[in-house]
Parts: sequence; structure tokens; C-alpha cells
Amino acid sequence: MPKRGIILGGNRVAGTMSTVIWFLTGNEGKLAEATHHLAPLDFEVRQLRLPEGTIVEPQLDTLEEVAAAKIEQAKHYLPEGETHIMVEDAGLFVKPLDGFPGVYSSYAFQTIGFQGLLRLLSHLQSEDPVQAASLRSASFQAVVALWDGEKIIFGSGTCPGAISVDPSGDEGFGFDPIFVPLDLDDLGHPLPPGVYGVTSTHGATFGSVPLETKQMFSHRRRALDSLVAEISSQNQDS
Ligand code: ITT
Repeated sequence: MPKRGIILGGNRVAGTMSTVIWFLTGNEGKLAEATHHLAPLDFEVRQLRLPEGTIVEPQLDTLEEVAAAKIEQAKHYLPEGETHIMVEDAGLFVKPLDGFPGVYSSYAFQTIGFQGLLRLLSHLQSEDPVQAASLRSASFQAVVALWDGEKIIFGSGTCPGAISVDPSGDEGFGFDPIFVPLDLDDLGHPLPPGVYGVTSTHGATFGSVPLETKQMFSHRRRALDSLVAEISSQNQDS
């Protein structure tokens, strides 16, 4: 864990120890999660909104490549005197669909939505909840990329789980109403389907639990943790 407020250097918020990170995103759900997670580490996250079409999200094979391409474009739009800009790219990778929608999640959500995804999986059902979870296995994955004024630093995170049969809940955003995370053991590691862990939504989707609960499992939180760890290890090496 980095020393509070020291790691990124530069760009402190006046009168505080916070470091400003401009987060390029149009997604309020992502913004809320990043702000909530980084605030206790004394990083002040501010949303950078650019007019529609300013940044082109290329169709590349991996989340890392997409995030790096977005950073390369976005760093030219940092507010005057600012140095740190972050982007995050995430997707839902559904195993029986060979990883679809994956890097196309944003487009899939805007077109077929979660109802369309449920239709694609409608033949994969079982009375046995454990077997159903295995048949409908999926994971959320996230890559966060931070430009620190000199280089890009990456963090990545995964949240394994399964696609529910029916949607439920109106918390969160995107595919949250159809995603049930795997339970976690006391170290925060995911357990196989059907194994009860100390951290559990008890079969509820991310759409049916508060943000604080989603954060315990979240691919985004894991990606942010991995980013902070990477920054910390780079600081130790230098
Ligand atoms: P940006 O402005 O930050 O690019 P976006 O909504 O386009 O926001 P992504 O391309 O990273 O975000 O994510 C693709 C889609 O994947 C997103 O629109 C959601 O539908 C879905 N998704 C990503 N993370 C999710 C999460 O935590 N919960 C539910 N759905 C998520």
C-alpha cells in the first residue's frame, strides 16, 4: 500500500494531501466506484467529460490495447497544468459465448442490452443452481490505465461469476442486473460455484446489492488495487 498522498507527486488539491486524477469517462457508475475506492487513499478523482466523438474507442483485441489507445488520445485534453489522467475499460466475458461481448460490451449493451444477452443464453438452464452457474459462467474484467505525465501505468482486475436466468435489481449500471458474483473466501479469493464463502451476495445479482457490497467483489476495485500496487512497486524501484 502506498504512503497516503505521496505516491503520484505533483497536482495536490490546495490545502489537502490529495492528488488529482482526471478520469475520462462518461459512465457515472464507473466514476462513483473509482471515486469511492480512491478517496480513502487521498486521490481526488475528477471526471473529465469531452464532447461526444472526441475520443474514438478503437475495436482492438484486448482491454489493455483499448485503454492505451484512449490514453494516447485523451492526454492532449488534460486541463492546463494537470498531469494525471486515467481511463478504464471494462467488459463482460461470457464463457459459453466464447467471451462475447468482451471488448464489445459497450456496443452490445447499447444494442441488445442485458435482455438480449439473456436470450442468447436461454438454452443453458438447469434446475440445479450449481450446474446453472457453471453452464452460464462469466466474468467482468477491467483494465485501468493511468498517465502520470511521463508513462502509462496499468492495473487489471477480474470478477468471476455467472449470468442469472432473470434480471433483478436496479442498483449499479450496465449488466449488473444479470450478474451474480462467485462467493469469496476470507482472503477475498473466489470459490467454485456452490461453495459458500464469508463474502457472498447469497445468489443476488450486482443489481440487487448496494455499491458497498459490489465493491467487495468488483473487477474495477481489483483493477484499481492492482494499479495502486503497481505505482507503489515502481516507486520502490526508482
Ligand atoms: P467509458 O465512458 O468509461 O468508456 P463505457 O460505459 O463505455 O464508459 P466500457 O466501454 O468500459 O464503459 O464498458 C463497456 C460496458 O461493459 C459498459 O457500458 C457496461 O455495459 C459493461 N460494464 C462494464 N463494467 C460493468 C460493471 O461494473 N457493471 C455492469 N456492467 C459493466
